[in-house]
Amino acid sequence: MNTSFVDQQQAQKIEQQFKKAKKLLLSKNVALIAHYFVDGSIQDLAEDTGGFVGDSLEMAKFGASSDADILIVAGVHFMGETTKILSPNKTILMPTLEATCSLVTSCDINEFKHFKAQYPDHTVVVYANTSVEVKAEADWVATSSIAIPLIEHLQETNQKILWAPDKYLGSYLKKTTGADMVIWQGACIVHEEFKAKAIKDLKKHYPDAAILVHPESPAEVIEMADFIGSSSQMIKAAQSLNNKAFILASDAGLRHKLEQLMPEKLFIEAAQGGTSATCRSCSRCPWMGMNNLERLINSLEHGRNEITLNEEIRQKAFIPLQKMIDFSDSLKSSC
Ligand code: CIZ
Repeated sequence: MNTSFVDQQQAQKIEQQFKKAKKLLLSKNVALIAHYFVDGSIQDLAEDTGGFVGDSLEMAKFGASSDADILIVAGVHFMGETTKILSPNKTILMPTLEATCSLVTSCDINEFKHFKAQYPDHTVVVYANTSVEVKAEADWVATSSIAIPLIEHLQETNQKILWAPDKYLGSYLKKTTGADMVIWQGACIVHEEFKAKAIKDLKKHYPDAAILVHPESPAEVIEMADFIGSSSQMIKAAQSLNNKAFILASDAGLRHKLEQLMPEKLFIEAAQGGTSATCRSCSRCPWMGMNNLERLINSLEHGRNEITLNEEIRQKAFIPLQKMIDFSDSLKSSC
């Protein structure tokens, strides 16, 4: 069998699954909410059926404002949880419930409570990439797109901050804002692997490329960046910068939207392994990769993989999450 025949078969299969999933979404009035890091076919399906593609903050906001009674969230588990926290009366499905996140697993609730107890005078800010139980212990939730203005806002009243779980984002926030912060030591297995030396070597081949870096990356990679930001902020930066080429230090799933919006520009995956070494995650979150059309169809057909939460914990987690959304809305209205 030659490769092009296999590719053709695969393309046909995806096309059939796409049509089937589209029919199911429309006939059952289900809104598909997808993250930028999932497979491009799922992102296209969301946009083709009146759903949404975005970062976790935008996904949560869309879910809360959607008229659909059933939402299916293509991303990692905490994104489904966040949607349920904000929309408790909606049915929230996911293509799989197994898609976790290394930041979530690095922040066990009991260890987190113990950590928090050591800093009773600190304001607790947790990244969106946490479990509902950890969010329930927080004063604020933050995503990468809003973390800097939020920390600056807390600094205005001289608050000491406990940040969890991403150590690289935490250090970046501390350095950028000068805030008094204690930081949990978790990391994202994709962003942690970007290597400054290997990116420097790559840059020699593409001297005019701008380097876009997600702040979950190590400090020496952040230092090389022409732009630092969340997925949606990197898209906007690539649109506004004049460069024709970009080195992307983030999940490669983002290339789908970048290339769709800017077909004339070149997006190169930043190096992870370095010379003579192999990469581990290879710029792809393995859990985001668990989202596929087959699993999505299965969930839609049988109502499988529903997110359910303990109501008392959900209500506690709602408070810091809603505070973040209100804060984000206040920033927009003051612009
Ligand atoms: O906040 C998100 O959606 C994550 C996890 C990454 C990003 O920058 O969009």
